[in-house]
Amino acid sequence: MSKHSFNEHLDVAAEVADALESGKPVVALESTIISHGMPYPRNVETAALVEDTVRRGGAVPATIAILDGRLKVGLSRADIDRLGNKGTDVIKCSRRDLPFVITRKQDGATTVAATMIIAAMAGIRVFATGGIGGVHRGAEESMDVSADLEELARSNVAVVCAGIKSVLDIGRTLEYLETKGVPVVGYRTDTLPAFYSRSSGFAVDYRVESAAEVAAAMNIKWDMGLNGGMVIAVPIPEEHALASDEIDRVIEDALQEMQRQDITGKDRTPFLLASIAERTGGRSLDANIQLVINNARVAAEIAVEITS
Ligand code: PSU
Ligand code: MN
Repeated sequence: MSKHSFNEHLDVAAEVADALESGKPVVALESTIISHGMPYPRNVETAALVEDTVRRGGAVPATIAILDGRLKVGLSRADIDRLGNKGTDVIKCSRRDLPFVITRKQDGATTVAATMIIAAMAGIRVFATGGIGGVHRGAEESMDVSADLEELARSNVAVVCAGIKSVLDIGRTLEYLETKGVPVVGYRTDTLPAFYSRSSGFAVDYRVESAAEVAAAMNIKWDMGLNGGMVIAVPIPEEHALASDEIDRVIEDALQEMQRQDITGKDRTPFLLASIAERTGGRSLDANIQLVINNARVAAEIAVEITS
């Protein structure tokens, strides 16, 4: 295989390896959003739409997951269907889980954190997803802080997302990222988007107007040896956004239900996403799908700029 398969556990799909070797743009995509973030079959349909969007943007999509204990960079449609169909029976993998899922030859869906690790191993610098994990509300007590934040401090990958959902403590998430030296960039916005809605009210660190500007800052950061990622926050397109007062009420109810059912650890984010989808009659799922597609479009633009 290619020089990008330097890690013995890594399998880079031929199309992705060719693109990386010839300096063509590649966009990494995560798989927890497929297995745990959306119901079957819309998860699989969405994964395909997202890949198509990256291609239309002139980049090669590389959906990342673990299959039979192999770190896969670039999945086939059959692979994606397998993950989507198994859903939450697939192990949700963050940094801590990788060694065990590999040694046990299991299937694993990669979170933002694990996807960043594997993307960086393969030499991919741009990654599109829906939302990142963060500091959960009540973290003063629970200490529930997503490993995504620590990974953003560590791995050299820009993560294009739709901001931070208000299921999380947005203010504390931003404080954490500041401490860790992770820039939070607003793509044509002054305020951090709130996932289903276009603004959280919190200011971003830097507003950028173009993919070229993001790519230039990424190059400077990494050329200087400032390790770690960047959050590129893109507001959901206006026509797909949900009203923030409505969604905030739904989120409050979902959080209370989570408390009542005593859902903890890595089950929290999937529980909240499913509960919000149910409470909005599926409208949050429609919004989620549209924002991921939009992020994939922007990520492709950035990937094109950073390779040109
Ligand atoms: N946010 C979403 N959809 C998702 C996730 C986050 O809107 O599917 C997933 C991502 O894979 C993210 C993970 O990395 O949830 C965060 O989980 P935790 O909070 O347990 O770290
Ligand atoms: Mn957590």
